[in-house]
This record gives sequence, C-alpha cells and structure tokens, in this order.
Amino acid sequence: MKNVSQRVVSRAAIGLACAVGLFSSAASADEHVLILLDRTGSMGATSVPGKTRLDVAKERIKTFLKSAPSQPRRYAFWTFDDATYSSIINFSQNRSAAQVELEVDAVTLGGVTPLAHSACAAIDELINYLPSEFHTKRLYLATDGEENNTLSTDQCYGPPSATNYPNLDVGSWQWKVRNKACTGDANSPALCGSPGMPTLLVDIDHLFDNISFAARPSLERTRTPRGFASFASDATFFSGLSSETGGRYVSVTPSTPPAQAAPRPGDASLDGCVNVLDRSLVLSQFGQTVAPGASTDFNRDGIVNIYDYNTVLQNYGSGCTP
Ligand SMILES: [Ca+2]
Ligand SMILES: [Ca+2]
Ligand SMILES: [Ca+2]
Repeated sequence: MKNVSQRVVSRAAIGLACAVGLFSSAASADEHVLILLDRTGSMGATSVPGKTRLDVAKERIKTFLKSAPSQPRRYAFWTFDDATYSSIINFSQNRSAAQVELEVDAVTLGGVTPLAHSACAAIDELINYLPSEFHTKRLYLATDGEENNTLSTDQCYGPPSATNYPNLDVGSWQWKVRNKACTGDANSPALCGSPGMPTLLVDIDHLFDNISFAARPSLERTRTPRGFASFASDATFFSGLSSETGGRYVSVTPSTPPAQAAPRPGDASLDGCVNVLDRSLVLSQFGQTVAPGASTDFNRDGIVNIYDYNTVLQNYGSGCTP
C-alpha cells in the first residue's frame, strides 16, 4: 500500500525532477485540478466582515490560481446549486489560470445544495479524464457544507451520518463521498491509495460560522431537505476527508483574521503583505517536504522550492504599506 508520506515524497521527487529539467516532456506528469465552487444561496451569508462566503471562496481560489505550478496544470471549473453542477470549463478546453479566474469572478449566487451529488460527479470527471496516464488529480472544493439537495437516485445520496468521521454510518452521504474519493466507488470503503485505486487529493475550503443551521435565517428554500447535518459534523468530515486523501483542509469563519481568510498569493506569513518575511520563510524551508496546508507551499505540491519562491517574488510588495 502506498501511504501518504510515500505519496508526498514521490510528488516532491517529481517537483525536483521538473526543477532540474530531468523530464524531456512533462506531459506524463500534468496536474489535473477540478475546482468545484458552491454557489448556493447559503454562500451569500457574511463570512469575514464585508465579504460573503462566496467572495472569500473566490479570493482563495484565485490565490491558488496565481501560485507558480511545479508541473503543468489542466483546469476544470464547475459550480453547483439547485439540481446539479454546471461545467463552466472542462479539461479538454485547456484554459489558462487567468481564463479560469475570469470565470470564477463571474459566478453569482444560486439556489439549494446538491453537494454530495456534485462532489461525486466531479470525482468521476477527474478519474475519467486521461485515465491511463499518470497525473496528479486534485479536487478543490470550496463550500459551506450543508448538503440538502442530492436526489435519492444519485450514487452518493444518503441520510446524514449520525456519528462523525471517521465512524461514518454505512450508506450515509458522507460515507459515500469518502468512498468515492478514495476508491472511485461510492459503496466501496477500502483505504485511500489502495493498489488499483485512483489517487486523488481533496482540498476543501470550508466557509462557515458557529451558528446552528436552525438558528440562522435560511438563505435557501429547501422544499424537502435531504441530508442536513451540522457545521461541526461537516467540519470533522471535510477535514478528515482532506487528510485521508493527502489534501488540505482550511476553515474560515467570521472571526478568521481577514489576511488569513483570503491570503494574497505569496503571503506565507498570512499578515496581508508580501515582503522579506515571506521570502525568509520560504528560504528557511527550501527543499523540504511539508505537510499539506503549509503556508509556504503555495502550489500545494508538497515541497517548498523555487516555484514557491517565485510566487513570493512575483507578488513582492503586494498589500504592503509603503
Ligand atoms: Ca448551501
Ligand atoms: Ca507576509
Ligand atoms: Ca510547493
């Protein structure tokens, strides 16, 4: 079995090989990133002061898009609300990061939340795009959780689990989404990264607040809510799923410091300014493999190196008062 640390090391080795030009063709090691943005009504709730959850999610996605990748990236960009997801950009269009950014900016708020359905469809899209080649596959989900509209006929439909991750009820939507991410099959609970299984990282930006769903004025009209959970069980589930797949989990609440909620590209210290401190932080970890979520690893490839350094340089001075 390939464990998480081995995966980090092999990704790091790829980064290093690319950095020193060992690959004559990088085509075998592209990263496929499907960005799945929740545009449901609840994303209109206030996050950090002056910004909705959707605003913060967009800024975080754009910061990722502005990081210097260590291997060529192919992007898909999907949103979801009401009955299903919308594919705004698909992989075969081969759009640039800047083109994806424009589409991210154009997203507006919609209706209810088919979260499980959309996440599992996105995983299928990642698995089925060039399946016979080796590529890093990443699902980057930005959401406030609160699944409430996956149809009962869907592969990942289920009631909310009564117990939190990792002890998910068999048949719950969380159990199915977890299985889908780890094995490609919503009903197969094998370990992530087992032989013959897809290797897929799940990054989740979770925008929420500590007010119970029942106490908050509803921003979504759910006729027949399916699968309500709570922000706390969503948080436990999302962080567990990210960790199990080798991805990163970030939670943002209204009390998160603004520079941390929506960091500028290159801001490793998360203080809102890209300067010598960020350069020093990257240099202090230069060449090191780091855990998912390290603030110095802007491009999320598991190693701090020249690409992260370049992300600092390309944004040097951003947000700083002269
Ligand atoms: Ca919602
Ligand atoms: Ca900084
Ligand atoms: Ca990196």
